[in-house]
Amino acid sequence: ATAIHRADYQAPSWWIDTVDLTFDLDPAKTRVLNKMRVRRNPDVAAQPLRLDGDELNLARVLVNGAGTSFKMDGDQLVLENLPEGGEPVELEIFTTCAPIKNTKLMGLYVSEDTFFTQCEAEGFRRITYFLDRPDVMAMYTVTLRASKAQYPVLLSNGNLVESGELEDGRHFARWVDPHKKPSYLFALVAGKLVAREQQIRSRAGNEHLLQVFVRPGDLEKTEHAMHSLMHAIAWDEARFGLSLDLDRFMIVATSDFNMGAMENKGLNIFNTKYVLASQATATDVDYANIESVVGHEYFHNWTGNRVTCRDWFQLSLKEGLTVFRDQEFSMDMAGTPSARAVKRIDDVRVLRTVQFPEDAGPMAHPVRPDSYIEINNFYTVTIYEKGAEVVRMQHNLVGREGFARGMKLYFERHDGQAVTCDDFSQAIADANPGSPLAGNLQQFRRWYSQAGTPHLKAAGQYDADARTYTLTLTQSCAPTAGQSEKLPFVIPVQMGLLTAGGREIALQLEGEDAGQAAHSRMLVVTEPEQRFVFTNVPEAPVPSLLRAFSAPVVLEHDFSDADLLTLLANDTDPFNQWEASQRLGLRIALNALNSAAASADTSSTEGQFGTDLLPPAFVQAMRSVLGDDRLDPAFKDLVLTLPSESYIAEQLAEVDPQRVHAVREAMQLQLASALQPEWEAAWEAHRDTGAYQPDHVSAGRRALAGRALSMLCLNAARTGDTVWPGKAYQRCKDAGNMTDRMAALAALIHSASPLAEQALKRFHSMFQHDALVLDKWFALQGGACDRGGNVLPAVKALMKHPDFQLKNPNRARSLIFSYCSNPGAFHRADAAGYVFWSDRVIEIDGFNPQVAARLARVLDRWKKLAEPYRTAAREAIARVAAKPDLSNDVREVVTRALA
Ligand code: DPP
Ligand code: ZN
Repeated sequence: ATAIHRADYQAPSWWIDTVDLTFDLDPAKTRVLNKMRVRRNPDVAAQPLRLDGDELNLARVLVNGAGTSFKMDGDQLVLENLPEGGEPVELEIFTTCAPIKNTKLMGLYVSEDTFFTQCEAEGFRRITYFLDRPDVMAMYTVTLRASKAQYPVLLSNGNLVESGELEDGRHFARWVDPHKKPSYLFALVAGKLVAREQQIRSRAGNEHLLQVFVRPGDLEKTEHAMHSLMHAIAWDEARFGLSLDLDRFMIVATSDFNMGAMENKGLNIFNTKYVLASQATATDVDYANIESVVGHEYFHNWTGNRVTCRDWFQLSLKEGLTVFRDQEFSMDMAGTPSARAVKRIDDVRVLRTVQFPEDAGPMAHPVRPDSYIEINNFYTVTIYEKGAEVVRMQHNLVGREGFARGMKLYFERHDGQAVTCDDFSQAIADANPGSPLAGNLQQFRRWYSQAGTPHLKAAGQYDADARTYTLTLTQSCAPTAGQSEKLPFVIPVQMGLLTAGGREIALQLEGEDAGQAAHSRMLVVTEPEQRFVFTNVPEAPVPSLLRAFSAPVVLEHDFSDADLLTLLANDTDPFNQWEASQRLGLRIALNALNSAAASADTSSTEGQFGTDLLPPAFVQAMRSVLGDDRLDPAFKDLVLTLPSESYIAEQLAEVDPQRVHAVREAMQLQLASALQPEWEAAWEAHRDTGAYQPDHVSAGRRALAGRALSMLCLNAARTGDTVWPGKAYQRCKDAGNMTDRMAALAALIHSASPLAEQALKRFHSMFQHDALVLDKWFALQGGACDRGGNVLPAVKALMKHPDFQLKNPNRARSLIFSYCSNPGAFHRADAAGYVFWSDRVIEIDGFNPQVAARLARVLDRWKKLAEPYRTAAREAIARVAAKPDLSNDVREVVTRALA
């Protein structure tokens, strides 16, 4: 396999104007007749037509109705003797494929007797020969033919124009998509499905039919998805003036899907996980995810479909922007400032615990990569989440109104086109002349071209006589593969200053009028080092920097504990209040890990860190937060969540995962015991949230109640108390919703309660017919807290459970990925976790490379591991790499890991 480079981009030498596809659907042998009208691109030197294909059986090729010579070059079908001149050419290509054998779930496949497609990024070539690249946009007509009894519902993109009976119990449906589109947005579905339907009228006064298709029996679980879709449609009209451009918009759910969902034009295909919800089977997090994924795919209709990517290096053009849009949608739906902050904190947690490590590891790549071997490996947190942060910075630099203007210009310029990340930032800047984005556009674009997470060092100096405060901000970015030197970024730093007592100070930069002084403002850092001098500062201030996480950087500042306690208690920016709690927690963990005393005992990690890691001031601060009635429960829950093991690990030069696990567990246990009365009070105050509603406020109450119960069970395990585990067990039995039930079950498992086993059994028998709940059941066990190495044998036993299916991606992820991302259980001194990992990567790669490559990334950070983990991890990766017939997907990941 060879790398593909962005710099090699060339416009296609042929265009495809129209595609007329006829499918005779049969699981073992589906026939595909593809009639295309193609023409030479007059702007490019004449070249043969090279059509992409993959695992197709070619039966016939006709050119303008007559047979023709052709040759195969690898997987490509090459037509060298097409007529010269500008006239369109009619091509007819007849192929067959075997959907039932398609275990990769790319192209046309069968799931539970239903046909589905997944074409992004390069699945369409597994359906027919085509110019399978996003800058070739065509008009599609699709005719589906199949047995009426087995496949009563036949769907494709656009509008249904004709349907009827055929001979032998077969029927047909013909769909026409009125919009031209790239092949990756093609979709078809055929099977026994039922739909929830909703007629809506847009702001513009147009009628639309919305449909959510699921298997019979799942219909009552589609209400939330439908409501989310209606909200998303209304939101995009209100916030960006973008309306639905089709008479009909369909969502179809499947339980076999490699990713979360797919934005095919007018026919979104979703993983059931992001469609189906009932209070009995879905948690509050599931409800929130459904809202955001339904929103995300819907928003792609404009950001992705109407304006698409020129090539796959531009993937973040649509993904970063659409994640930004779905984040804003969820925030607007959540409502209150505190609810918005909670969403922001959740998003930043993902960025810091998953994307920052990616940016520092072997798969580090810019938001707009320069090369790849397998594009499927680049559907990453960098493209998505960091890409969204890069859009958010542009939003911050031009303001909310300015950003809306920029979006408008982007669509005016590029509707119907396949464009680049540069085109996007150009439109935002051009709509906002005079903004710091427009003034620094070339430099800003380094966010797209340079990989790695910048560090921003802040140093403050107060001059009491002059009443000035000088803030010096210094930026740097570590080298990443292929990029040894980094040039300075444009970093928007939203900030404020507080007095030691927590009051806000008016912000007046040297040379400014006192009259304009605000309490929060944005500094724009463009230089390697930049100084900002604030005047009329009454006392040595505590800086609140990077409010709302205004840029995706690591902020370094030597805050004192007192500073952090001030920020936690008083900052008007809830993000930085939370951030202060995390810095305090992180500092405690790192001090313990770095202290020589703790490293003396390497034989056992249990109890290694004692029971007094948390200083009284920290415990007191947590007590105040937990007891503060003015605070939103969801926010309290986040403050009371200690930094994750992977986040702690990222701060260390060398990681002993068992010690990181032990220190966090010790901190957790102390928080449980020291705040026992407060946890009891929190439980009592929030355990009953009344009739189930998945709204932000009641979800926050449930989250806090669940955490309280977990802490109470943890402490009970220490004291030998049986009351709290008993209550948790009762809750597992009686809970009125899945959030409460899961939280109680997790509390028993995490505290290693003797009641856990019985509770798991009960849970299984209650939900054995619900695949998504069984996924949770497996995930809880794969993610269980390790006690003496017991999790791995349990996982191996679960792989033999009759409900376990490795070929179903959701199920594989639920058990195997949960285990491999459970640091305390996975990183074993005997290397058995890594051996298990390599076996599974190889096994899954045999049928689904995309899923295998995801699993392969679990050991990305192996070079940071301490011995004996490091050597064992390298051996495990080398073992995978030694396999001769690996997919390109896994090969690329392990090769980069070992480089
Ligand atoms: N389905 C994926 C997403 O929506 C890829 N487009 O992000
Ligand atoms: Zn997307």
